[in-house]
Amino acid sequence: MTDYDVLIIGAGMSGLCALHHIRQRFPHWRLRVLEAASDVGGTWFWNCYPGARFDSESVSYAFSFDQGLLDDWHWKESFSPQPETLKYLQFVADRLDLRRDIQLNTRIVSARWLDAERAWRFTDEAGQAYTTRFYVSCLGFLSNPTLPAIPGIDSFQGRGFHTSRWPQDLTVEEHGQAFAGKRIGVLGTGATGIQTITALSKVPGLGSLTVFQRTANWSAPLHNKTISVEEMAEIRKGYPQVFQQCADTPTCFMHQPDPRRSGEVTPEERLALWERIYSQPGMAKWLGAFKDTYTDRTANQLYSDFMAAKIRARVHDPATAESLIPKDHGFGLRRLPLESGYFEAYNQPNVHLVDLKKTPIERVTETGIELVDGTHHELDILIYATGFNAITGAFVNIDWQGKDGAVLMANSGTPAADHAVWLDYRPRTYLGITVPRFPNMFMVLGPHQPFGNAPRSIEHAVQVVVDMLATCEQHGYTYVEPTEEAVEAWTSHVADCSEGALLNEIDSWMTGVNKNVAGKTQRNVARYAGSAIEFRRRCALSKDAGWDGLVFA
Ligand code: NA7
Repeated sequence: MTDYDVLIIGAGMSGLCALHHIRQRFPHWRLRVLEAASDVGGTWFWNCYPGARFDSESVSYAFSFDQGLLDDWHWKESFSPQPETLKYLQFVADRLDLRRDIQLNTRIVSARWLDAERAWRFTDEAGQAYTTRFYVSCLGFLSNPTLPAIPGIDSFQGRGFHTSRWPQDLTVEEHGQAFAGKRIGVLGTGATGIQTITALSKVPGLGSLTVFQRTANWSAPLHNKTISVEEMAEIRKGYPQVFQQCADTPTCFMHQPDPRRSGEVTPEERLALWERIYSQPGMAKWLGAFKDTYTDRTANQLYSDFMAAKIRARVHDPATAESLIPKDHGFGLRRLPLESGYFEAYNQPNVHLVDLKKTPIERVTETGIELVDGTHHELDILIYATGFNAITGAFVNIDWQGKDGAVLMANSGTPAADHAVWLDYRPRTYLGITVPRFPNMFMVLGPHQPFGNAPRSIEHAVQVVVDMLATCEQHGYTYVEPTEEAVEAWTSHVADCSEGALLNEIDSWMTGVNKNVAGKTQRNVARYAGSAIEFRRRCALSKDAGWDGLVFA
């Protein structure tokens, strides 16, 4: 007899949602969520760096399945900042009485499939074992932070840390004085770096802020605003429409592409649309552009030129502006970070940009960063906004062993390579939910799923998992695994979905590249780049066909 019927790892949005729905559907099952952190929240627990907030409209980020949650939560800003989002998830956990099945401060280090028992055994870092019939992975897809592979990184004697491990004694709100007169360096200009840099630039009394930029990133205004109690009451009435709107878009955001092609309209009409979406809140300027913007090189170039002009108009120093304009990828071909004064930060005399494309880093020293030309930047605090070992990378800190000695991941040329299901971080799944040779395991926001507006994708994936579990329950099955043919077909379908999109020609976490991680230097297809609508349709077809890609026993 196992300890649990279902074990979930991770108490972020996915884990909370999975726990609630599995509990609702199988009230007598024994459930447990194991979470490494000291509280629920996942991404919103860990990423407490200054300026952290999501770029989805807050209302579109809410869980849709419980009217009480919708009625009683007040989003204070149209794009909620991290402290509020964390409070929201704590509110969800309390309101749905989830905490009684959640065990915090528990970091899992190994997972073994026990074929004779048809069960999984997980072991935490303290050596405690947990057995379960079914396992639901809610590890997140941006949860494993990576530090830059730069010589000397351990020698820095000031305070150095990754943005997703921000020290409690350095919060800007409570400890702003800790930054007074300090020389701060930020490495990385992805969504996280852009938010952090903007927030730090506004800290009163800051000594200096030096940004070490390897790849310039496109970014455009968020247009955030506060939401009063009265406004929230009005907004609440529109929740059903918001969720419907999200269900109708390819990425589950509230924005549809303009149905016209860029070349079909006059230059004046083009400009009119671009100006309009530039001034709209949120992802409108990314997702509301002409429909060929991310598939047609000329269309993408035109829009990039428009965005470059915006940056030039906002940054006073022309040389700095040129460094901030990406030259190696077009607008929107990486996940677009949204900003609230990022470019203006560089107009401050105490904010400096170091263009690492022109002068790379030689090493980190005890007191700062040395560039290849011998320039040394003295720093008191060094912040690594260097991203994550994304998607498949979330799985690497657990030693997985599936059926017949299968390991989940290994790099080519290593002893485990012959046994790896995901060789060189290339996932193979069925519906992004199940993995061959890893029976009774289900993933929420795992590889080969659409990410987009995360809560919308989470709710759907959880529903699929619950439906698969229900099939097991109904027929008394104790074993479920995808067939090799179904995995092959799904994996090649996911690859086909990526064809034709310019985004897939660019290195980023979305295309599986992280140069700080061995084995992640080549692009691969790790996420479902087709539309969420198509993803849901295919899941529904499989369900209607009695889960024809799965073997039950
Ligand atoms: P990202 O988007 O992966 O950005 C990481 C940044 O760190 C990016 O600018 C990198 O430059 C830079 N980086 C990484 N390693 C180095 C080294 N060794 N030297 C210099 N610069 C480096 O991570 P984020 O946390 O910003 O965002 C992740 C997602 O979270 C985001 O897309 C949202 O969906 C939320 P590079 O571009 O590789 O040259």
